[in-house]
Amino acid sequence: MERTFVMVKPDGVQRGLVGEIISRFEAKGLKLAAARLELLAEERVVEQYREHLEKPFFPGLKAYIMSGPCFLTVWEGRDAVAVVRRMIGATNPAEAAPGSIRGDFGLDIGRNVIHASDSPASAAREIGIHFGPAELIEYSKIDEPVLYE
Ligand code: D4T
Repeated sequence: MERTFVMVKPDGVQRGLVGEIISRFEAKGLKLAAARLELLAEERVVEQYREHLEKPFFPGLKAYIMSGPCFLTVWEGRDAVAVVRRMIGATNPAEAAPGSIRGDFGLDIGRNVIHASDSPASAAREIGIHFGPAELIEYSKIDEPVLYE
């Protein structure tokens, strides 16, 4: 089983999309391991997006992520990282496939609703930025025996 970090960005929270997004991951069969609504401090945003620090869009990205609360989650399941990346769709919502979260709910690359880790290594790093070990809940779900072969 794999874990991935998923964050509904401030536009997604303000537009009331948290429930819809959570529902999609639940319906897929993924297991929620951690969740928190939070106004992110600057250091955490910089750490989250450190690969983009020198990019021209970084100041706008940082201001947007800090403009309101984000909904931070960790999801668990088989191939969870790749499965969730496919479910969120391409970075630019204008080009993201219909049926994906960005494809269904966004129009602008600077307001793309949601973030999800792009590799298992990124997932481990990002989960570590935002959650302590005690916040990651290990439990069995009643549907597990019928969800996997
Ligand atoms: P995140 O990290 O938010 O899940 O997005 P992606 O993994 O799909 O895409 P990314 O790392 O390339 O971009 C991070 C973040 O920056 C915003 N962005 C990106 C932007 O505002 N303008 C741009 O030109 C790019 C490339 C959107 C996502």
